[in-house]
Amino acid sequence: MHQLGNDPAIAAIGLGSNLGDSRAILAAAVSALNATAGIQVLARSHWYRTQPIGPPQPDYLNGCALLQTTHSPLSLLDILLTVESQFGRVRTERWGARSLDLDLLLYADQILSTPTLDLPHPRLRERAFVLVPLAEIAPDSIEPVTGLAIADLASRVNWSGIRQCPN
Ligand code: PH2
Ligand code: MG
Ligand code: MG
Repeated sequence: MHQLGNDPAIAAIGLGSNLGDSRAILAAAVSALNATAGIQVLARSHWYRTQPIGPPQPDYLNGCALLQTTHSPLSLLDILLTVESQFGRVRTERWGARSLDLDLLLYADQILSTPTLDLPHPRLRERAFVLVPLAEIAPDSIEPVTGLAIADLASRVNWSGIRQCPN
């Protein structure tokens, strides 16, 4: 039978964790997303040990993944928030420690501003802990606000405090 739904789009997400068994949590989150209807994980970066931005807290494990999805941006955001809560995310302090953070970074070439979602992610351009892993899996993707490639943006930020973990 004909499958109803949107044409698939490519989206990029950032993953982060600095509470609990971060490596296991991030791996399980990638598996959970890949097991979700309408989402296929196409690629994921290495994990990186990164110094925290914001209030004093433990180092993060960060990485990025590319998804193919038939979900709209807002529906995908809902799924990301559901997976976060499945892995014990409790929202307290802004930018505080968390067991799992899933951020929607890019959705095709869409520019969007809504009360719950901005695309591209508003801090994508300045965050080495996002740009370094993203440049590994999507160097030629264009950040639609600046028109610059991800590899270009990554070359402009300070890489100190970002260490690739062995696989
Ligand atoms: N996330 C934050 C705040 N600070 N620092 C690092 N290194 N990695 C993160 O993922 C991170 C952060 C809020 O989302
Ligand atoms: Mg975040
Ligand atoms: Mg977040």
